[in-house]
Amino acid sequence: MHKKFEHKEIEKKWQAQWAKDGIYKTSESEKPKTFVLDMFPYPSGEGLHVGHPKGYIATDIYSRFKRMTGHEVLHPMGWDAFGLPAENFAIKHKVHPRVAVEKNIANFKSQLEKLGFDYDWDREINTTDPSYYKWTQWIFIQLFKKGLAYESHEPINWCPGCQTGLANEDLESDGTCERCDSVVEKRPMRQWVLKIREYADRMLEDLNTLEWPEHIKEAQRNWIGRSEGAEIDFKLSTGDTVTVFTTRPDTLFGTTYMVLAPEHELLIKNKDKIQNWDKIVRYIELSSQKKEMDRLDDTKEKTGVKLEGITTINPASGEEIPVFIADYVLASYGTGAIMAVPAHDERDWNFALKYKLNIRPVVSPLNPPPAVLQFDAPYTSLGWLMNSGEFDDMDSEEAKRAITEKVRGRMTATYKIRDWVFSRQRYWGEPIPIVHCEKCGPVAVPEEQLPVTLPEVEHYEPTGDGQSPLAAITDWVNTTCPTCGEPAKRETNTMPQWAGSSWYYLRYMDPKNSEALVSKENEKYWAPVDVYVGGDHAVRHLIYARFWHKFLYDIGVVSTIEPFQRLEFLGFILAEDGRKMSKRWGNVINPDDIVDLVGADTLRVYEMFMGPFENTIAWSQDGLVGARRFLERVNGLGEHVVETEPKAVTTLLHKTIKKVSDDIEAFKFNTAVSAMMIFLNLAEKEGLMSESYQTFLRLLAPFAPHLTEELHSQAGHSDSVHLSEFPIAETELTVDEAVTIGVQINGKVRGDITISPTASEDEAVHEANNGPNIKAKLADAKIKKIIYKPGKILNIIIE
Ligand code: ANZ
Ligand code: ZN
Repeated sequence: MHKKFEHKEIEKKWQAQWAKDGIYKTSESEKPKTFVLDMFPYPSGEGLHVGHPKGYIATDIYSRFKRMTGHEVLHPMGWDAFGLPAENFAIKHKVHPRVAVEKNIANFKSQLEKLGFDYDWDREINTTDPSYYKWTQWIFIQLFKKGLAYESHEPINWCPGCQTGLANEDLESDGTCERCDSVVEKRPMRQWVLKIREYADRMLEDLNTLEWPEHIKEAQRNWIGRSEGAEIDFKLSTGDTVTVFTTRPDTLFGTTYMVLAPEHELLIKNKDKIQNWDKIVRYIELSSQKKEMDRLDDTKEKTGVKLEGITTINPASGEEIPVFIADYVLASYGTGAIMAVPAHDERDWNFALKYKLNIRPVVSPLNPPPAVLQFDAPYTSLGWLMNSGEFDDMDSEEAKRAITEKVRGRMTATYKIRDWVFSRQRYWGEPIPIVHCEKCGPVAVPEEQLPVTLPEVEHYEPTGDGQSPLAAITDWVNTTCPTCGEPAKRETNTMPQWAGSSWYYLRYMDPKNSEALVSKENEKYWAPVDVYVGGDHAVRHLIYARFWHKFLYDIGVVSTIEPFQRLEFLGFILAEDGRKMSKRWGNVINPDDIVDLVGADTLRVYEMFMGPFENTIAWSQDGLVGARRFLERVNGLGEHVVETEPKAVTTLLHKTIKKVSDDIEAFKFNTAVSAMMIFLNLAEKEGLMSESYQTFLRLLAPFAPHLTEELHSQAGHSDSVHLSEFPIAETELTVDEAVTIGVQINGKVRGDITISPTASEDEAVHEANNGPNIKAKLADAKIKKIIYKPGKILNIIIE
């Protein structure tokens, strides 16, 4: 029966009551724990749109379910408020970023509260709060002390639009800035860099311990990009040694030339010996203006220049070979130099054809290799060696080791992931807690002086000359060296926006601790995050946080090797027109309006019922109406309460309990809702007992917390439904009373029987004998074997 309800009244009333009673307060207790985490939002000026809450609703349901099943639940919320967007907003609207951020947070928070979430707001964190970023700075200092944070002058990505250096992770796949679409340049400038590469192997290996979607694990693997290979030393005619990195040391005998990256340091060193130095310089200049993406683009023609006056020796064959520079070799990968094997590498092949270089096949697809091999394209797979002296006929895998050993090379691995460029020339970020002293070099600010707070400035705009606005505040910049007491200068770069989010989940465990980032006891109790929910960030945030976590593990701050045990990836909600919700298209739906119109419970049920959680699905006003109708029928369900209910209702209720419990655990919220809808249909038709009615309310409580609380209270309870116990399915009721299973004779289906799923083998065979078809077949047969899977299949093997 439909029964309208006043969602505004009900929701307001219960939200106030829950806050007053503090029913969502979390403590470290004797109970088993569950840590459920949302990717915390960046509080933008636009506020939430209906896509944001989808993940929050899911974690809210999950955490309520866990609380009702006897767990101590940590389900916190906070703000990732440093970074370029907040700063750009501040510049545009001429307000201090802090003021803008405070306003935006207040708005976000009120929007979230309207949805009835069970956050323990006592544990709220804000990455821009000095008592928070004190610990971000503390972690940086530990990294610095362990030699994992260092200053570098290597050319880095410079965004002329944002006027700051960027990490590789901040670029779009076409090499432009993800924020402003500017073409990013390479600029040599002093930067702080974190040695994330030292953790690459552990980050790869430990992926195997995680319950994450496979596509995210794969994205992490690709970003880290480990390649197995060898480093091999070549002697130049100048006497210098050049080390190359190759994944195919088995092809060494086929190396007919060498290529150095245009940035290679040996070029300048040997400029007097290079006879065509002018030409080389022009080429170096030209390639410095190219985007890395274009240099790597295999569809673009490869260019290069031969170094006149310098040659090298193939260490395997002893042959003298030419040396080139070419910009298809990157300075930042491997060793910045390659041994070129045109017979077996696509790029080298094209290059060799263009510059008329020797092509010598050394790996054959045939075993044994023929005396002569004719081919019109490079053969890039493994095979059997030829033209390789003592290694002829050996297979590639074996030859990799053997040849590397013979020329005294080293088997190693190299990685695509670059060390993390960690400084930004912008205002709104954590100051890097370093003091530069002429005598002592860079010195860490003593821990007891943390936090180094962000000073007030007059202009937030970047200076444009590669300096942060902080550089202009001389009385902040000038300080004394913590080591020698002489005049010194503060570091004026700030941290990237990813710093604060790289460890925030730890702070929720102990948000007010002023002695430590997190106490040992609290960390032991809560770690790791049991379920982490969010979309986006398949690479960056998850790579950075895993890196910091492993470092914190190494220095004894955390006790688990990984931060996020399970990850649930959330599919986005598109606008009704199928496009991304955006101000630009004018199709943004504000959750406040929906809550106003149909209530938070309806929004919650609708967003969970839309479809599989991980799918991207378009908003539908009809679907929303359907969810509202469902809740109105729940509101009227009390009218269907009867003295005794049919057995079918009891049975379905328990099946529904089992289904909903399993589905919540598996993040299959849509099928959980649909199971409850099916139960509702039957209960309305057949009637249900008061006890079943109340059980149903508890089942629905995590999804529709306000309405169920209201009905639970109307049913005479004085305690909150959210602190009650989640219904437990009686197992004997959840199994079907009778199932139909196939009967096979010698593996061929000959009929079926309808029996209890727990029936014994004898019962099943007896039942099968009742069917005339099967009875005839079995009449004179000798039964050899019976394969019986209760509830599934009966297979009788006869002679
Ligand atoms: C000789 C060779 C022979 C190669 C062959 C491949 C096939 P991945 O798999 O991506 O790691 N290489 C090494 N350093 C490079 C750099 N800085 N810039 C551009 N290319 C570079 O690729 C490794 C291979 O890419 C290396 O193995 C090297 O070419 C090239 F039949 O060495 B190879
Ligand atoms: Zn000093």
